[in-house]
Amino acid sequence: MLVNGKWASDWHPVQEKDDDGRFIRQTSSFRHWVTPTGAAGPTGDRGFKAEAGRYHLYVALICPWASRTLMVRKLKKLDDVIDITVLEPSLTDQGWQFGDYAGAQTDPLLGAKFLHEIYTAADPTFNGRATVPVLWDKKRGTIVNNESADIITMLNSAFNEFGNTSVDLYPQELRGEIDCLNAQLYDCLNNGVYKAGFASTQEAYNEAVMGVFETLDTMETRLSDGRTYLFGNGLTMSDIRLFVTLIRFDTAYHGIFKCNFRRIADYPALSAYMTRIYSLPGIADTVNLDHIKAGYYSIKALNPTGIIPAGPVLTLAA
Ligand SMILES: N[C@@H](CCC(=O)N[C@@H](CS)C(=O)NCC(=O)O)C(=O)O
Repeated sequence: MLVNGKWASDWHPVQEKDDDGRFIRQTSSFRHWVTPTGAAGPTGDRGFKAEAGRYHLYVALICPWASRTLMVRKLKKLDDVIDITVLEPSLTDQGWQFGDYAGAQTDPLLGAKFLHEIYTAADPTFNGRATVPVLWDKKRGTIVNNESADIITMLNSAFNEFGNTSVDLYPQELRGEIDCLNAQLYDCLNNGVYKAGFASTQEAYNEAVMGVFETLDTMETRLSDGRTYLFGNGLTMSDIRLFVTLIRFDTAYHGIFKCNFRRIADYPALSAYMTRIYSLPGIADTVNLDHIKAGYYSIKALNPTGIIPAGPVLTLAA
């Protein structure tokens, strides 16, 4: 991580833990908002007006938080409005790295070798972890926001002048219910798999893994009444959040994070739902199972030999 803008120690996945060995995720630091007029958003400074070509997303395809920003970018048809750079999937001793791994890129903006250089370019005394996704403002040469929950909200609503207005993933009338479901999905599933994988006591693991499967069971039941998406016919933010964990589950979380009570393949409704979302235009481009597998199995603290398993064999029909 960065301490006063200097890379301080070898990268380690466990960010912080409580007294009982529970994994705690760092809170995000850059919280400005892009808005249609450049007015200030709920947090941060004003001056980040939605403009075509002004903003850039740094992502890693292993990362569910980054992938949700890619999904919203696709669904809102913002490909030509916000460009992206994909980092390599494996975490190095200096965190995320740019490079020529298949499907990854070098940094077109600052010529950085590591993502932490983007953070210090924005704030030379930055303290904390250099996480993806990062929304970069080319005009002001700084990070707008590094919290995917904020980024997906602004991609959904701030760029309507340029993007697809027929898609609204956060409709006003459902916001209360979406927020409520998102909170459960985040705690027990999206972050729950990490809590299981990075638990440092049996108790913390048991608690987390139980939450993961209780949530999957609940979602399976919810989708078993034949509905297309979690809230019926319309795709929402909750579907984006559920999908990014489902698509990684059998390839990564089932093995490396010890979430192995069941696979998504064992849940008929969830499997069909996952394939349905994967088949939406553009979504397959946001999923790279090779990056997902190589990335999670590169976490030395969990897999010291770095051996990448041969299976599972997944069939994803787009
Ligand atoms: N709250 C952040 C979390 C992002 C996050 O934790 N990303 C992980 C990858 S999945 C990361 O970059 N980890 C690097 C590190 O912790 O040093 C968000 O949702 O944007």
